[in-house]
Amino acid sequence: MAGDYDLVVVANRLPVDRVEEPDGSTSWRRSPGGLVTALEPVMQREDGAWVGWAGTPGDPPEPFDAEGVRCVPVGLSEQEVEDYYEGFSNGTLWPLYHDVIVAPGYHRSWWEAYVRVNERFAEAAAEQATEGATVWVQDYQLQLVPRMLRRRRPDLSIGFFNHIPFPPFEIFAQLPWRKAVIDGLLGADLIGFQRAADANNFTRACRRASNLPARSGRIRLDAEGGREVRAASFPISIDFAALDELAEREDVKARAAEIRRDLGNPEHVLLGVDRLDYTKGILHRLKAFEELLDDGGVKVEEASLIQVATPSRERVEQYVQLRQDVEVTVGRINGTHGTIKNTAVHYLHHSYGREEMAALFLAADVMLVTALRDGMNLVAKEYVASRHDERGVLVLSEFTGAADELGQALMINPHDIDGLKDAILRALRMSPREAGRRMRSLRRRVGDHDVQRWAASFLQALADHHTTEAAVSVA
Ligand code: GDG
Repeated sequence: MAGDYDLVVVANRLPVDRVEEPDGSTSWRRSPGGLVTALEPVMQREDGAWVGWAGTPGDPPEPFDAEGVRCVPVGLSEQEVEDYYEGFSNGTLWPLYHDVIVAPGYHRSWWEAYVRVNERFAEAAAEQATEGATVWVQDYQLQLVPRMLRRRRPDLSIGFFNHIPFPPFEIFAQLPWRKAVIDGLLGADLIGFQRAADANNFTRACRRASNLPARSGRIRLDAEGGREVRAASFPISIDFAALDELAEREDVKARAAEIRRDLGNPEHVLLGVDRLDYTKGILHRLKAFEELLDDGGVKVEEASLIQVATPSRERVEQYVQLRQDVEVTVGRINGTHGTIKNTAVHYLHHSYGREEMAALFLAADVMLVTALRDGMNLVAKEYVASRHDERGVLVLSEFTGAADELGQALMINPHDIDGLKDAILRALRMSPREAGRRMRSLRRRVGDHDVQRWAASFLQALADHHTTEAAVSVA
């Protein structure tokens, strides 16, 4: 049975959050985030529907319209939130795909829930898509959906985008269900990754785990009449124009100045902004800063580090541990180096509105992105987009997808603490001329490759591939 929508996005979460109004009624507000921004114009133009979880366990609300998009909620029970979301998605796949920074858990009950929930998403998407529609599935929580969807609806054009890294086969091979995951993804026509290296890792996994002929990002499926799946990189980005404009607003600039004043107008302000996640290298960053204070490279009267650590996955064990480790470390640094007047590390376990984030970016002389592994890292791009004044220095980990594009950042290996300290000192001492030259180049790159371009190029590549495949199958 076909539905009414020409473009269906399938993602773990809907693009809106439920808000309780003072009168007890509920309404929906657009959630912050690049994906929503990127897809909103296409969704409105193409008559789009968005299939996703509404964020609270229990029976799903009825489908509704919000922000010009048809929202189709998928329900998850309490147990499924534990097993599919916190378990298999965030306790198995997340660490496995991020270089096993912590040990992944392999539990059959988690896997069974993952399969069941993926079926539910596929079912819902199949019901919404019109004959020959395009369905775009997002991220690691839904890797089985492309195959499940193709079985139900071979008429569809199916795309998949993986927001996180795809690991080398030697790591991926740990997954007891590796063949099923590959087969799930191969239900798509086009599989997008952040970096070329991720697409290569995937193609290699197809060869090694499933013995499929695969090269140059094309995987041939002889069992399906020689159908070809394409795997390629489509580096995601941000809404550059919107952030650029926000950071130029007088109230945002005034707030940035106020932040510096409240810190006591130190010579240098350093900033980290991350979800509180072990992939982000927050402890490595703190260690480098602590050592700089210890050995006098940086003085607490001259420099402050603001670390925003947005609460995340608070019921997953390793996140509870990480929070403790970060808080102990910050306490030690401030206890040792702080004075009545000066605080070394301002640790903020909160989330903030867009305006405040833009003001923080504007207030920071040095932005520290020290992830141990990161699909892209949008924060690095957001910092650049906020710096219309062409000031500020970005220190960026080689292990982010963003490093492939942002060559004018100061590149670091977060495991090399001495190297990280050197880069921080270099950033603090950089001449305005050099910083300006680097920032201009970074801004050109992000400005030219924004999230709108990302979405358009993925959808164009999907349409092209589908057309070519159709021609092959007719011939
Ligand atoms: C995954 C991949 C990939 C954070 N705290 C607040 C806030 N944020 C915003 C940031 C940024 C976003 O959240 C985080 O995006 P990142 O890319 O940095 O990291 P992940 O959350 O791990 O995202 C990543 C991304 O997907 C997209 O494909 O780049 O590699 O891991 O936009 O600014 N925003 C507001 N308040 C906060 O407190 N308003």
